[in-house]
Amino acid sequence: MFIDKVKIFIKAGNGGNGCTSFYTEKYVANGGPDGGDGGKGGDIVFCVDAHKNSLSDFRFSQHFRAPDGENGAPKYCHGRQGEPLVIKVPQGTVIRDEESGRIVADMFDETQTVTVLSGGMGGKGNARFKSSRRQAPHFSQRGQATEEHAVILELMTIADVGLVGYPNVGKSTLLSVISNARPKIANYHFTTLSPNLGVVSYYDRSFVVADIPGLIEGASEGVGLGHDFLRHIDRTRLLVHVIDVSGHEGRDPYDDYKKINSELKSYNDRISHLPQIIALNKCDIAPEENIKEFRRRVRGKRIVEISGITHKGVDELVREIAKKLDELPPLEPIEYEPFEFGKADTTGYRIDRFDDGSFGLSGGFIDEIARGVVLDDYDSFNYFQKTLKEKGIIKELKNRGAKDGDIIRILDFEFEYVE
Ligand SMILES: Nc1nc2c(ncn2[C@@H]2O[C@H](COP(=O)(O)OP(=O)(O)OP(=O)(O)O)[C@@H](O)[C@H]2O)c(=O)[nH]1
Ligand SMILES: [Mg+2]
Repeated sequence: MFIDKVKIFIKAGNGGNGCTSFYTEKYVANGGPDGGDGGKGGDIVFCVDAHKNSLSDFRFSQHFRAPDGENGAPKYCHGRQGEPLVIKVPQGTVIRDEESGRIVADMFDETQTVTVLSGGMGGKGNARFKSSRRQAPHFSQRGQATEEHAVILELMTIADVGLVGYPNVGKSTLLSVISNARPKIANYHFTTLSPNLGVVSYYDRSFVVADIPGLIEGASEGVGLGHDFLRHIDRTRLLVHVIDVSGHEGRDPYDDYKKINSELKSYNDRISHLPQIIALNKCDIAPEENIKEFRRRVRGKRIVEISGITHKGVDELVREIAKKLDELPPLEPIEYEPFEFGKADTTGYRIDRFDDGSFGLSGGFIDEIARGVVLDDYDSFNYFQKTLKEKGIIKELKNRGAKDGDIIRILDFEFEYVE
């Protein structure tokens, strides 16, 4: 089963906790604090795997959690870092944040590697909180906890040329003749059910051609296989519009041409404005009159007469494609302003006044320092208050009318304000 769009859940590892411990040895009284730091949590990293061409691997595994950092230990032992969790995706995968819909990364290059989520920072051990005035800190910092995020992976194949046309007009046959690809070919509609890619060599260079399932009138409303596969030619630079000029299925070739173009138009502007080369296929069985008639009605366009069976005109078509590609700008990744996940705010804070006259402190800065301290430990609490003072929060509380004895609430803890 071909899958080109999936939702997965990713979570970087939590930071390990810092350790509170004191050096102990026989005959040594009051050894100093020696609690080590917690290790950083593992990152979530995406990388391109050139051997993959669909997102089918994600059908049964949708949850990806990088390992947590290990906790710190006595004797200044720092916790081990969590290993990064590497998620392999096919080239051309676009990663979006589900919540905002914004693009996190376009895995465009063959060797691209992107860290999408960073592991939580490890907490500091109590050894780090020792100072001339605080010889025996009885507290250490907890590791930073990370959040899970939902991301949408969408494969947008990277190819120079897209083959478009009605079902059964010979798109896959053409791909098999000009490239190394060996797609399924058969005399019925919708033989091709997922995109085929082929590399075409032309003298000293090569280009990639994508063959997608056939389009029919109403594809934009979901008829046939609908528009689902057009995303795989969304990035191409050039389209080859394959038309069965023999008319042996009873349709008018010119009608086909118009209808497909109008479907492309209703998909998106970029595709409908891509340069097109028209390949009039099945010339081996086409009445001369059909070809003349088509040429008469479609003037001023690049038209090549070919046959996927006898190979007539195929070399000329490849030459035309190569020539046109030379004139066109190279393939580029999607233009986007990269979205970065919760660069956790660690500096902001906010003060609220409650009905009962108490004050509430909240925000990233408060979370960050509260993470470090056991608020009901005296020593630790002093450290906390000192930090509030340094940041100017105590002064701000005073400006807001806090008086001695007022209650200040932080998370699930409260204390009295003292000037
Ligand atoms: N006579 C003749 N038959 C052709 C030519 N090209 C393809 N065919 C036949 O047309 C049928 C359809 O060919 P495919 O290449 O599978 O067509 P397609 O456009 O990929 O079809 P879908 O994948 O169903 O959209 C097959 O039976 C081919 O052998 C040609 O130039 N001349
Ligand atoms: Mg096909």
